[in-house]
Amino acid sequence: MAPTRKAANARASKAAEQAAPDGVEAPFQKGLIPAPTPVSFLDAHGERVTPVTDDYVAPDDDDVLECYRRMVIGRRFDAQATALTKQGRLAVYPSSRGQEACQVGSVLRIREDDWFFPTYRDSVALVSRGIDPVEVLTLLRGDAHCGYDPAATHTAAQCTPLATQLLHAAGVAYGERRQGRDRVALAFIGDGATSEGDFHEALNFAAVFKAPVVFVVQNNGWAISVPLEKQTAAPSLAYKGIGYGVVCEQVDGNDALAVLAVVGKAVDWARSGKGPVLIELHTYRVEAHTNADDQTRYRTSDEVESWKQKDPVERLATYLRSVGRLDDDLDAQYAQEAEDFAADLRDRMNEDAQPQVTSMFAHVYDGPTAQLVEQRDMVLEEIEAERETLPASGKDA
Ligand SMILES: Cc1ncc(C[n+]2csc(CCOP(=O)(O)OP(=O)(O)O)c2C)c(N)n1
Ligand SMILES: [Mg+2]
Repeated sequence: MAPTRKAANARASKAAEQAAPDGVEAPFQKGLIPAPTPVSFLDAHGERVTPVTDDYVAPDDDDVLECYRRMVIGRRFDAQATALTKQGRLAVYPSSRGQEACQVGSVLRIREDDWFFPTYRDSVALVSRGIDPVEVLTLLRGDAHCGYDPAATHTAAQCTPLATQLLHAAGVAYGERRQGRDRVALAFIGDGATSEGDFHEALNFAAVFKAPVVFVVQNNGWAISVPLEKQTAAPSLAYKGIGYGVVCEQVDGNDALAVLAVVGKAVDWARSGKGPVLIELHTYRVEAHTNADDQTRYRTSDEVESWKQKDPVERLATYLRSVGRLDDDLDAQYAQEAEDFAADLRDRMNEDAQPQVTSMFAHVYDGPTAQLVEQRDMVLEEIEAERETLPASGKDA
């Protein structure tokens, strides 16, 4: 007879309980099954509510305030980056407006020496991690594969090929464990990218080898023009972990308290050697896919408006004011900090970049392949030939 859902869950709970190491609280004794509805500590208006499960503890208000400050800066950064595309200073920018709680809340829960694997949409997370915003935008300006040093910052280049970064994250996390270190990897992915084979391979590998990696799906409802209902028949993307034996959870991604609480637990779980976690953050992309996309062709403004009512920044401000941690003065101070951040970014992005053409052939592999050397030489020859056809003044430029 097929095992009942209850029996399967009980078995998973027992396994998780037995797996809990001495002195480490087992956050996922509930088993593999995610909560029936997204975990949240705040309602849509920022009022404190009791979460659907008592598996998680509300984060400390100091952490919440710091998260808010970074979300305010992140939102201003995002608006500035969008403006830079209009000024021709950026080739493309995928906005993450509305996803600040997901991005900031998650990266705040990892250490500097942990690893982070972002996608093209996660510039706000990178800025929150403390990476120079100009270096963050180098890729999107089209100047280099990556503007920061992934090895030094423990942060992979922003990944455009969907889901490939998850395999890297699982491998790096496993490598860290093999070398006896307690670093974890945090890997972001979108809802659409969960349909990629690499997503499944990464989950399976991480589960079998107990790689300390936390997979975070930012389910923003859309994969360019493809809505979630055309992407999956699963009741929640979080359920996709069950088949691999990966503990999973679904969370209100517009509630920073919930993101901090659940990602924090998941990171502790992974760090304590118990294996990977899959978290689905329910959120929404309120802007177009990128500045090159026309969202009016596939979704209604009513839908977008309804999500703006659940804005993560405003919700958090309401909560922080209600507990006496935020007032007009402090909010104005954060807004000014964000303004200064954007002004500095704007000034530096307005300086003409001096990209090194040959850098696009470097760092692809450990060493250059014969084909890469050939392609690099071809480009150098073309540049040289072009210089020769320029008028004398142009040659000096
Ligand atoms: C392997 C691969 N296939 C297709 C694409 C083209 N593409 C770029 S973004 C995107 C949609 C991804 O949607 P989702 O994973 O939900 O992330 P979001 O953009 O919503 O953050 C697609 C299909 C790609 N970059 N890589
Ligand atoms: Mg999406």
